[in-house]
Amino acid sequence: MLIGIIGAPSKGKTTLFSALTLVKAEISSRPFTTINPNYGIAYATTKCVDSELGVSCNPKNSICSNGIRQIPINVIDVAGLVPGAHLGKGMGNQFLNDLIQADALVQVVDISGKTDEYGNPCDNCDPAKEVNMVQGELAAWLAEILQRHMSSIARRNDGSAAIKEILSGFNVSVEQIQKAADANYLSLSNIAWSQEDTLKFADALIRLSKPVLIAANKLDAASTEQLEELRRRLSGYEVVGCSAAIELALRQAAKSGLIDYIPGSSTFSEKGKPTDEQRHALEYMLQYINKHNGTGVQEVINKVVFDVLNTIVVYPVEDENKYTDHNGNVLPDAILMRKGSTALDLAEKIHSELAKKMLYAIDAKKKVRVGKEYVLKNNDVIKIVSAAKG
Ligand SMILES: Nc1nc2c(ncn2[C@@H]2O[C@H](COP(=O)(O)OP(=O)(O)O)[C@@H](O)[C@H]2O)c(=O)[nH]1
Ligand SMILES: [Mg+2]
Repeated sequence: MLIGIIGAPSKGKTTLFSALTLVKAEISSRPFTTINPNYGIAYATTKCVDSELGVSCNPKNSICSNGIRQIPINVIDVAGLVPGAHLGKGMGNQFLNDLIQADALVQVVDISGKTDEYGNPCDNCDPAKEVNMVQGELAAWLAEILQRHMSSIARRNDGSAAIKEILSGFNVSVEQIQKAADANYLSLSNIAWSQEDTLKFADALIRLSKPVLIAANKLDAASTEQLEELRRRLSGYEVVGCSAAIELALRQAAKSGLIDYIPGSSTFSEKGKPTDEQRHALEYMLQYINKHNGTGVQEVINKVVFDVLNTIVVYPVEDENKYTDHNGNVLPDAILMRKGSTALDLAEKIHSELAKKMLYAIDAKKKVRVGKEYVLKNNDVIKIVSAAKG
Protein backbone atom coordinates (compact mmCIF):
# COMPACT_ATOMS: atom_id res chain seq x y z
CA MET A 1 0.00 0.00 0.00
CA LEU A 2 1.31 3.45 -0.93
CA ILE A 3 0.07 6.74 0.51
CA GLY A 4 1.08 10.01 -1.16
CA ILE A 5 1.47 13.19 0.87
CA ILE A 6 0.50 16.22 -1.17
CA GLY A 7 -0.45 19.86 -0.74
CA ALA A 8 0.62 23.42 -1.37
CA PRO A 9 4.12 24.49 -0.23
CA SER A 10 4.98 25.08 3.44
CA LYS A 11 1.98 23.27 4.89
CA GLY A 12 4.11 20.77 6.78
CA LYS A 13 4.14 17.86 4.32
CA THR A 14 7.75 17.00 4.98
CA THR A 15 7.31 17.46 8.72
CA LEU A 16 4.37 15.05 8.63
CA PHE A 17 6.36 12.63 6.50
CA SER A 18 9.31 12.80 8.92
CA ALA A 19 7.08 12.33 11.93
CA LEU A 20 5.46 9.30 10.34
CA THR A 21 8.68 7.72 9.16
CA LEU A 22 11.41 9.30 11.25
CA VAL A 23 13.43 9.66 8.06
CA LYS A 24 15.66 12.70 7.98
CA ALA A 25 14.32 15.00 5.29
CA GLU A 26 14.86 18.68 4.73
CA ILE A 27 12.25 20.82 6.48
CA SER A 28 12.20 24.54 5.95
CA SER A 29 9.93 27.54 5.75
CA ARG A 30 11.18 28.22 2.21
CA PRO A 31 8.73 26.95 -0.41
CA PHE A 32 9.92 24.07 -2.62
CA THR A 33 12.51 22.64 -0.30
CA THR A 34 11.37 19.20 -1.36
CA ILE A 35 12.24 18.56 -4.99
CA ASN A 36 13.05 14.88 -5.12
CA PRO A 37 10.39 12.79 -3.46
CA ASN A 38 11.07 11.30 -0.04
CA TYR A 39 10.15 7.65 0.35
CA GLY A 40 9.62 6.06 3.75
CA ILE A 41 7.65 3.64 5.85
CA ALA A 42 4.91 4.61 8.29
CA TYR A 43 2.91 2.24 10.47
CA ALA A 44 -0.85 1.82 10.62
CA THR A 45 -1.81 0.67 14.09
CA THR A 46 -4.54 -1.66 15.29
CA LYS A 47 -5.20 -3.72 18.39
CA CYS A 48 -3.47 -7.07 17.86
CA VAL A 49 -5.72 -10.11 17.89
CA ASP A 50 -3.31 -12.00 20.19
CA SER A 51 -4.89 -10.98 23.50
CA GLU A 52 -8.34 -11.95 22.21
CA LEU A 53 -6.93 -15.41 21.43
CA GLY A 54 -5.01 -15.62 24.68
CA VAL A 55 -1.63 -16.04 22.96
CA SER A 56 1.47 -13.95 22.63
CA CYS A 57 2.55 -13.17 19.06
CA ASN A 58 5.86 -13.30 17.15
CA PRO A 59 5.26 -10.82 14.34
CA LYS A 60 7.20 -11.15 11.09
CA ASN A 61 5.75 -8.73 8.55
CA SER A 62 4.81 -6.16 11.19
CA ILE A 63 5.66 -5.09 14.74
CA CYS A 64 3.66 -5.57 17.93
CA SER A 65 4.26 -3.49 20.99
CA ASN A 66 2.01 -3.04 24.01
CA GLY A 67 -0.64 -5.12 22.27
CA ILE A 68 -0.73 -2.78 19.28
CA ARG A 69 0.07 -4.28 15.89
CA GLN A 70 2.00 -1.85 13.68
CA ILE A 71 1.65 -2.59 9.99
CA PRO A 72 4.10 -0.99 7.55
CA ILE A 73 2.71 1.38 4.93
CA ASN A 74 4.76 3.04 2.20
CA VAL A 75 4.54 6.80 2.12
CA ILE A 76 5.90 9.33 -0.34
CA ASP A 77 6.32 13.07 0.15
CA VAL A 78 6.38 15.12 -3.04
CA ALA A 79 7.03 18.77 -3.87
CA GLY A 80 4.36 21.39 -3.19
CA LEU A 81 1.66 22.13 -5.75
CA VAL A 82 0.72 25.72 -6.54
CA PRO A 83 -2.11 27.20 -8.61
CA GLY A 84 -1.19 26.77 -12.28
CA ALA A 85 1.20 23.87 -11.61
CA HIS A 86 -0.22 22.13 -14.69
CA LEU A 87 0.94 25.12 -16.74
CA GLY A 88 4.43 24.75 -15.32
CA LYS A 89 4.09 27.14 -12.35
CA GLY A 90 6.16 26.36 -9.27
CA MET A 91 7.76 22.98 -9.74
CA GLY A 92 5.23 22.19 -12.48
CA ASN A 93 3.40 18.92 -12.12
CA GLN A 94 5.84 16.43 -13.60
CA PHE A 95 6.75 15.29 -10.10
CA LEU A 96 3.19 14.06 -9.71
CA ASN A 97 4.31 11.08 -11.78
CA ASP A 98 5.82 9.84 -8.54
CA LEU A 99 2.28 9.55 -7.20
CA ILE A 100 0.74 7.40 -9.88
CA GLN A 101 1.01 4.24 -7.85
CA ALA A 102 -0.50 5.79 -4.72
CA ASP A 103 -3.64 4.12 -3.37
CA ALA A 104 -4.73 7.23 -1.53
CA LEU A 105 -3.51 10.74 -0.81
CA VAL A 106 -3.14 12.80 2.32
CA GLN A 107 -3.45 16.50 1.56
CA VAL A 108 -1.77 18.62 4.20
CA VAL A 109 -3.33 22.04 4.75
CA ASP A 110 -2.40 24.78 7.20
CA ILE A 111 -5.38 25.06 9.53
CA SER A 112 -3.87 28.10 11.23
CA GLY A 113 -4.43 30.00 7.97
CA LYS A 114 -0.98 31.57 8.16
CA THR A 115 0.25 30.44 4.73
CA ASP A 116 -1.42 30.97 1.36
CA GLU A 117 -1.75 28.68 -1.66
CA TYR A 118 1.81 29.54 -2.70
CA GLY A 119 3.22 28.88 0.76
CA ASN A 120 3.74 32.58 1.49
CA PRO A 121 2.92 33.99 4.93
CA CYS A 122 -0.52 35.53 5.31
CA ASP A 123 -3.26 36.15 7.85
CA ASN A 124 -6.52 34.25 7.81
CA CYS A 125 -5.98 32.37 4.58
CA ASP A 126 -8.65 29.83 3.70
CA PRO A 127 -7.37 26.23 3.81
CA ALA A 128 -10.47 24.94 1.97
CA LYS A 129 -9.36 26.89 -1.09
CA GLU A 130 -6.16 24.85 -1.21
CA VAL A 131 -8.14 21.64 -1.35
CA ASN A 132 -10.01 22.77 -4.46
CA MET A 133 -6.80 24.08 -5.99
CA VAL A 134 -4.93 20.81 -5.47
CA GLN A 135 -7.87 18.77 -6.75
CA GLY A 136 -7.96 20.96 -9.86
CA GLU A 137 -4.24 20.55 -10.46
CA LEU A 138 -4.43 16.78 -10.04
CA ALA A 139 -7.31 16.63 -12.52
CA ALA A 140 -5.44 18.83 -15.01
CA TRP A 141 -2.37 16.60 -14.68
CA LEU A 142 -4.36 13.46 -15.41
CA ALA A 143 -6.26 15.18 -18.24
CA GLU A 144 -2.95 16.15 -19.83
CA ILE A 145 -1.75 12.55 -19.77
CA LEU A 146 -5.00 11.39 -21.40
CA GLN A 147 -4.95 14.24 -23.91
CA ARG A 148 -1.44 13.26 -24.99
CA HIS A 149 -2.74 9.82 -25.94
CA MET A 150 -6.16 10.89 -27.20
CA SER A 151 -5.59 10.02 -30.85
CA SER A 152 -4.66 6.43 -29.98
CA ILE A 153 -7.51 6.17 -27.43
CA ALA A 154 -10.02 7.46 -29.99
CA ARG A 155 -9.00 4.81 -32.51
CA ARG A 156 -10.14 2.01 -30.18
CA ASN A 157 -13.68 0.67 -29.84
CA ASP A 158 -13.26 -0.14 -26.20
CA GLY A 159 -12.30 3.17 -24.62
CA SER A 160 -12.15 1.85 -21.06
CA ALA A 161 -9.57 -0.80 -22.00
CA ALA A 162 -7.59 1.82 -23.92
CA ILE A 163 -7.62 4.20 -20.97
CA LYS A 164 -6.66 1.46 -18.55
CA GLU A 165 -3.68 0.63 -20.75
CA ILE A 166 -2.58 4.25 -21.01
CA LEU A 167 -2.89 4.55 -17.24
CA SER A 168 -1.21 1.26 -16.48
CA GLY A 169 0.53 1.56 -13.13
CA PHE A 170 -2.09 4.10 -12.04
CA ASN A 171 -4.08 1.63 -9.97
CA VAL A 172 -7.34 2.46 -11.74
CA SER A 173 -9.95 -0.18 -12.44
CA VAL A 174 -12.27 -0.53 -15.41
CA GLU A 175 -15.18 0.04 -12.99
CA GLN A 176 -13.70 3.36 -11.90
CA ILE A 177 -13.20 4.39 -15.53
CA GLN A 178 -16.82 3.47 -16.27
CA LYS A 179 -18.10 5.37 -13.24
CA ALA A 180 -16.08 8.48 -14.12
CA ALA A 181 -17.49 8.42 -17.65
CA ASP A 182 -21.08 7.80 -16.48
CA ALA A 183 -20.89 10.65 -13.99
CA ASN A 184 -20.26 13.01 -16.92
CA TYR A 185 -22.56 11.32 -19.46
CA LEU A 186 -19.57 10.41 -21.61
CA SER A 187 -19.44 7.40 -23.89
CA LEU A 188 -16.45 5.08 -23.73
CA SER A 189 -16.94 3.52 -27.13
CA ASN A 190 -15.15 5.32 -29.96
CA ILE A 191 -14.21 8.18 -27.68
CA ALA A 192 -14.61 11.64 -29.17
CA TRP A 193 -14.25 13.96 -26.20
CA SER A 194 -13.54 17.66 -26.14
CA GLN A 195 -10.75 18.94 -23.90
CA GLU A 196 -13.40 19.99 -21.43
CA ASP A 197 -14.93 16.48 -21.43
CA THR A 198 -11.51 14.99 -20.80
CA LEU A 199 -10.92 17.35 -17.89
CA LYS A 200 -14.28 16.48 -16.32
CA PHE A 201 -13.59 12.79 -16.77
CA ALA A 202 -10.10 13.18 -15.29
CA ASP A 203 -11.51 15.06 -12.30
CA ALA A 204 -14.00 12.28 -11.59
CA LEU A 205 -11.43 9.54 -12.13
CA ILE A 206 -8.86 11.11 -9.85
CA ARG A 207 -11.45 11.42 -7.07
CA LEU A 208 -12.41 7.77 -7.46
CA SER A 209 -8.93 6.34 -7.80
CA LYS A 210 -6.95 8.58 -5.47
CA PRO A 211 -9.24 9.28 -2.51
CA VAL A 212 -8.00 12.10 -0.29
CA LEU A 213 -7.87 12.59 3.46
CA ILE A 214 -7.29 16.13 4.68
CA ALA A 215 -4.66 16.55 7.38
CA ALA A 216 -5.49 19.89 9.01
CA ASN A 217 -1.95 20.54 10.19
CA LYS A 218 -0.49 23.18 12.53
CA LEU A 219 -3.47 22.74 14.85
CA ASP A 220 -1.10 23.83 17.64
CA ALA A 221 -1.22 27.30 16.07
CA ALA A 222 -4.98 27.27 15.43
CA SER A 223 -8.24 27.04 17.34
CA THR A 224 -10.62 24.10 17.41
CA GLU A 225 -13.22 26.46 15.89
CA GLN A 226 -11.02 26.78 12.82
CA LEU A 227 -10.94 23.00 12.57
CA GLU A 228 -14.72 22.70 12.96
CA GLU A 229 -15.20 25.37 10.31
CA LEU A 230 -13.00 23.46 7.85
CA ARG A 231 -14.89 20.24 8.60
CA ARG A 232 -18.14 22.00 7.76
CA ARG A 233 -16.73 23.39 4.54
CA LEU A 234 -15.27 20.05 3.43
CA SER A 235 -18.15 17.81 4.39
CA GLY A 236 -17.31 15.26 1.68
CA TYR A 237 -13.85 14.67 3.10
CA GLU A 238 -12.40 12.94 6.11
CA VAL A 239 -10.64 15.79 7.95
CA VAL A 240 -8.16 15.04 10.75
CA GLY A 241 -6.64 17.82 12.83
CA CYS A 242 -2.97 17.32 13.66
CA SER A 243 0.31 18.83 14.70
CA ALA A 244 3.09 17.22 12.72
CA ALA A 245 5.67 19.41 14.47
CA ILE A 246 4.71 18.14 17.92
CA GLU A 247 4.55 14.53 16.76
CA LEU A 248 8.00 14.85 15.19
CA ALA A 249 9.43 16.36 18.40
CA LEU A 250 7.86 13.62 20.53
CA ARG A 251 9.14 10.81 18.33
CA GLN A 252 12.59 12.38 18.36
CA ALA A 253 12.48 12.73 22.15
CA ALA A 254 11.48 9.07 22.40
CA LYS A 255 14.26 8.06 20.05
CA SER A 256 16.85 9.94 22.08
CA GLY A 257 15.62 8.24 25.26
CA LEU A 258 14.03 11.24 26.96
CA ILE A 259 10.52 9.85 27.05
CA ASP A 260 8.48 6.70 26.52
CA TYR A 261 5.91 7.61 23.91
CA ILE A 262 3.57 5.40 21.92
CA PRO A 263 2.61 7.20 18.71
CA GLY A 264 -1.05 8.10 18.82
CA SER A 265 -1.34 8.20 22.59
CA SER A 266 -2.40 11.23 24.58
CA THR A 267 0.37 11.03 27.13
CA PHE A 268 3.99 9.97 27.63
CA SER A 269 6.29 9.32 30.54
CA GLU A 270 9.62 11.02 31.13
CA LYS A 271 12.61 8.86 31.71
CA GLY A 272 15.82 10.70 30.77
CA LYS A 273 17.27 13.85 32.27
CA PRO A 274 15.91 16.72 30.19
CA THR A 275 17.52 20.16 30.27
CA ASP A 276 15.30 23.00 31.52
CA GLU A 277 14.56 23.97 27.95
CA GLN A 278 13.63 20.43 27.02
CA ARG A 279 11.45 20.09 30.12
CA HIS A 280 9.64 23.27 29.18
CA ALA A 281 9.02 21.97 25.65
CA LEU A 282 7.89 18.58 26.95
CA GLU A 283 5.40 20.22 29.32
CA TYR A 284 3.93 22.24 26.48
CA MET A 285 3.60 19.13 24.30
CA LEU A 286 2.09 17.08 27.11
CA GLN A 287 -0.56 19.75 27.62
CA TYR A 288 -1.27 19.76 23.91
CA ILE A 289 -1.69 16.01 23.54
CA ASN A 290 -3.77 15.85 26.73
CA LYS A 291 -6.11 18.46 25.36
CA HIS A 292 -6.34 17.09 21.82
CA ASN A 293 -6.19 13.41 22.69
CA GLY A 294 -2.90 12.95 20.84
CA THR A 295 -1.17 14.84 18.04
CA GLY A 296 -3.51 13.43 15.40
CA VAL A 297 -0.65 12.18 13.21
CA GLN A 298 -1.22 8.49 13.91
CA GLU A 299 -4.92 9.09 13.30
CA VAL A 300 -4.09 10.53 9.88
CA ILE A 301 -2.40 7.33 8.77
CA ASN A 302 -4.93 5.03 10.45
CA LYS A 303 -7.93 6.87 8.98
CA VAL A 304 -6.53 6.95 5.48
CA VAL A 305 -5.68 3.25 5.60
CA PHE A 306 -8.71 1.86 7.41
CA ASP A 307 -11.51 4.35 6.66
CA VAL A 308 -10.70 6.07 3.38
CA LEU A 309 -9.37 2.90 1.77
CA ASN A 310 -11.83 0.59 3.55
CA THR A 311 -9.21 -1.82 4.76
CA ILE A 312 -9.37 -4.65 7.26
CA VAL A 313 -6.64 -6.71 8.94
CA VAL A 314 -6.46 -10.46 8.48
CA TYR A 315 -3.98 -12.89 10.04
CA PRO A 316 -3.10 -15.90 7.88
CA VAL A 317 -1.79 -18.96 9.76
CA GLU A 318 -0.75 -22.49 8.81
CA ASP A 319 -1.74 -24.14 12.09
CA GLU A 320 -5.32 -23.23 12.97
CA ASN A 321 -4.97 -24.49 16.56
CA LYS A 322 -1.73 -22.82 17.54
CA TYR A 323 -2.22 -19.83 15.18
CA THR A 324 1.31 -20.30 13.85
CA ASP A 325 3.25 -20.44 10.59
CA HIS A 326 5.36 -23.53 9.78
CA ASN A 327 8.19 -22.16 11.92
CA GLY A 328 5.98 -21.92 14.97
CA ASN A 329 5.67 -18.13 14.90
CA VAL A 330 2.38 -17.10 16.47
CA LEU A 331 0.28 -14.76 14.31
CA PRO A 332 3.31 -13.88 12.18
CA ASP A 333 1.63 -11.70 9.57
CA ALA A 334 -1.01 -9.02 9.66
CA ILE A 335 -2.28 -8.54 6.13
CA LEU A 336 -4.25 -5.52 4.95
CA MET A 337 -7.17 -6.41 2.68
CA ARG A 338 -9.88 -4.25 1.15
CA LYS A 339 -13.32 -4.78 2.70
CA GLY A 340 -15.24 -7.32 0.66
CA SER A 341 -12.13 -9.41 -0.12
CA THR A 342 -12.54 -13.17 -0.04
CA ALA A 343 -10.46 -16.03 1.33
CA LEU A 344 -9.31 -16.63 -2.25
CA ASP A 345 -8.13 -13.00 -2.49
CA LEU A 346 -6.11 -13.59 0.67
CA ALA A 347 -4.55 -16.73 -0.84
CA GLU A 348 -3.72 -14.71 -3.95
CA LYS A 349 -2.03 -12.06 -1.83
CA ILE A 350 0.11 -14.67 -0.06
CA HIS A 351 1.15 -16.59 -3.18
CA SER A 352 -0.41 -17.08 -6.60
CA GLU A 353 0.44 -20.82 -6.45
CA LEU A 354 -1.45 -21.11 -3.17
CA ALA A 355 -4.49 -19.48 -4.77
CA LYS A 356 -4.33 -21.73 -7.82
CA LYS A 357 -4.36 -24.88 -5.71
CA MET A 358 -6.64 -23.56 -2.97
CA LEU A 359 -9.36 -25.99 -1.82
CA TYR A 360 -11.00 -24.13 1.05
CA ALA A 361 -10.09 -22.11 4.13
CA ILE A 362 -10.48 -22.53 7.87
CA ASP A 363 -11.72 -19.80 10.15
CA ALA A 364 -9.21 -20.49 12.93
CA LYS A 365 -11.18 -18.60 15.57
CA LYS A 366 -14.30 -20.69 15.06
CA LYS A 367 -12.49 -23.79 13.75
CA VAL A 368 -14.89 -24.08 10.86
CA ARG A 369 -14.35 -24.65 7.18
CA VAL A 370 -15.24 -21.79 4.85
CA GLY A 371 -15.27 -21.65 1.07
CA LYS A 372 -13.03 -19.72 -1.30
CA GLU A 373 -15.72 -17.08 -1.63
CA TYR A 374 -15.93 -16.49 2.12
CA VAL A 375 -15.89 -12.72 2.72
CA LEU A 376 -13.16 -11.84 5.19
CA LYS A 377 -13.93 -9.93 8.38
CA ASN A 378 -11.66 -7.62 10.33
CA ASN A 379 -9.30 -9.58 12.63
CA ASP A 380 -10.08 -12.90 11.00
CA VAL A 381 -7.45 -15.60 11.54
CA ILE A 382 -7.45 -17.79 8.45
CA LYS A 383 -5.75 -20.96 7.30
CA ILE A 384 -5.72 -21.49 3.55
CA VAL A 385 -5.90 -25.18 2.64
CA SER A 386 -4.56 -26.04 -0.79
CA ALA A 387 -3.83 -29.17 -2.78
CA ALA A 388 -0.16 -28.17 -2.74
CA LYS A 389 2.11 -29.62 -0.10
CA GLY A 390 2.10 -27.82 3.26
N1 LIG B 1 3.25 25.37 14.25
C1 LIG B 1 3.51 24.36 13.41
N2 LIG B 1 4.39 24.51 12.39
C2 LIG B 1 4.62 23.46 11.57
C3 LIG B 1 3.94 22.21 11.74
N3 LIG B 1 4.36 21.37 10.76
C4 LIG B 1 5.26 22.05 10.02
N4 LIG B 1 5.43 23.31 10.49
C5 LIG B 1 6.33 24.36 9.96
O1 LIG B 1 5.93 24.71 8.63
C6 LIG B 1 7.07 25.00 7.81
C7 LIG B 1 7.04 24.16 6.54
O2 LIG B 1 7.25 22.79 6.89
P1 LIG B 1 7.61 21.69 5.78
O3 LIG B 1 7.39 20.38 6.43
O4 LIG B 1 8.94 21.93 5.15
O5 LIG B 1 6.46 21.98 4.71
P2 LIG B 1 6.24 21.46 3.22
O6 LIG B 1 6.75 22.51 2.30
O7 LIG B 1 4.76 21.32 3.10
O8 LIG B 1 6.96 20.16 3.08
C8 LIG B 1 8.29 24.73 8.68
O9 LIG B 1 8.72 25.97 9.24
C9 LIG B 1 7.76 23.82 9.77
O10 LIG B 1 8.49 23.90 10.98
C10 LIG B 1 3.01 22.08 12.84
O11 LIG B 1 2.38 21.04 13.09
N5 LIG B 1 2.84 23.19 13.63
MG1 LIG C 1 8.41 19.56 1.73
